[in-house]
Amino acid sequence: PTTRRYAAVDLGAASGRVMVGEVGDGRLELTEAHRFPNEPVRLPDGLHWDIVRLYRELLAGLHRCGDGPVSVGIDSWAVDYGLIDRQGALLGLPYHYRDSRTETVAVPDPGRYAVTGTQHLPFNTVFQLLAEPRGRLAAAERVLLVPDLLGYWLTGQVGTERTNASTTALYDARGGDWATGLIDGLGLRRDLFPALRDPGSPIGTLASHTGLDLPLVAVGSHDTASAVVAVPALAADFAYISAGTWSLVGVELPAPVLTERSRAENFTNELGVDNTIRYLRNVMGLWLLQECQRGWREPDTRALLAAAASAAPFASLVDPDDPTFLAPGDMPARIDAYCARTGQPVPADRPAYVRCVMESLALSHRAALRAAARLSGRTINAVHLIGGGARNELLCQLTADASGLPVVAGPVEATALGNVLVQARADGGPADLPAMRALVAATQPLRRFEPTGDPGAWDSAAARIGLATPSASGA
Ligand code: LRH
Repeated sequence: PTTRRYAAVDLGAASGRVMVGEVGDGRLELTEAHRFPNEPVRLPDGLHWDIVRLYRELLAGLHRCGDGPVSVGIDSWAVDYGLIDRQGALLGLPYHYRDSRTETVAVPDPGRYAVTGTQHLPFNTVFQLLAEPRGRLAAAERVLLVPDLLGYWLTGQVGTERTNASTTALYDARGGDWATGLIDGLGLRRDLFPALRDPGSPIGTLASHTGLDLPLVAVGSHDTASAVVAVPALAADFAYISAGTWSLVGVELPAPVLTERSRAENFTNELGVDNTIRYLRNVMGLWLLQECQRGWREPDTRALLAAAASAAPFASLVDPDDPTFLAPGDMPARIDAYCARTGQPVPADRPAYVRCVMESLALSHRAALRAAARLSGRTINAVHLIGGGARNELLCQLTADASGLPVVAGPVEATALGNVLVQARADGGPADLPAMRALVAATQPLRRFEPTGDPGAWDSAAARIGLATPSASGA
């Protein structure tokens, strides 16, 4: 056959999946082998990932891929890790980045930005490590980020994939290696941090106990790095919104922006595949809706969005990035509190809450898009909204309306596609990012949303929640 198959394990904060991608002859096709919820677990010492379950689901999924994948690649959400000791044993379950233990240690250090280019998020790996009990760090041989931990269990090989390393706030954005000066300065041991590996490099063969005879290949193991590989853009004048639990909003650049203004606006420089820079800001994303749905025990997203589409516009708005929305909890009550605090009516019913969340996200998307253009000097002519959020027509349309830019929605499974494409390239497939993106554009269903409505209404809505920003042209 002239097409080849690759298995992609993609773990998001809300769900995981194992996909099979078929590549060749101008084709790029994904089939789902396995999908499962990712449910964190609260234990006496905090909020954790059920990493053993994820490993078991990953294995079950790989066994459902049939014969034939050439290789497998793993990506997941960023920043979180497991510690392993000298025997290779896991020292406690990995913490969830929404655990509150970093609240007291996450002190911004303006000097760090000029080296790492990493935005301040209270859960950056660096703060999580500083929150570790000293005894556990002393017992630890290595820090393994989640995809690297799973890869270690599968192959016995230890390493850190580079794109995900760049989310730790311990990676030197210009030097392209661990920021040893910072690591020393914080009193962390350099040898906790494994050697870096590049997307596309071989990791090892799955151990025989897995019952699978497959090579594991490094991909952009930070899910957002893989997602942005699969942006179906043919030119450079695009912005992306990788919309899932988070919305990652920004542009792709050849070099990091490490200026004081960039730091003050909390933009990050994450490493992408082929040493591209994802210059972006984290927007709280569909987490707000997911957490409302969890409280309501209402899994039917489609019905909620349909009702929200005809709810009154601009009734109540929140800044989605307000820190009160970060931790798991009663999201509708927090939205009420925000509205009360800012003199707005509290949403009257579920459609009103969902409308509030969607409009607020659209406003935060708009602010981040404008800031990305302004801080990077990039002109943005189109916004690619990729990931699960691309299914959400209301979010796509409101983002187009708020930003005044056309939104191209899709692919929904951008992350799995990017994971597959990097494996395919390592196997002689599409040569570079432009070739990968052209293949995505030619093969995946996309929808275009043109801006509609009254731009002035969005300007005043933005001003209401303190998100008024000058437009990209500086107007
Ligand atoms: C998205 C994501 C994002 C990180 C967050 C922790 O899944 O990887 O890029 O900031 O999770």
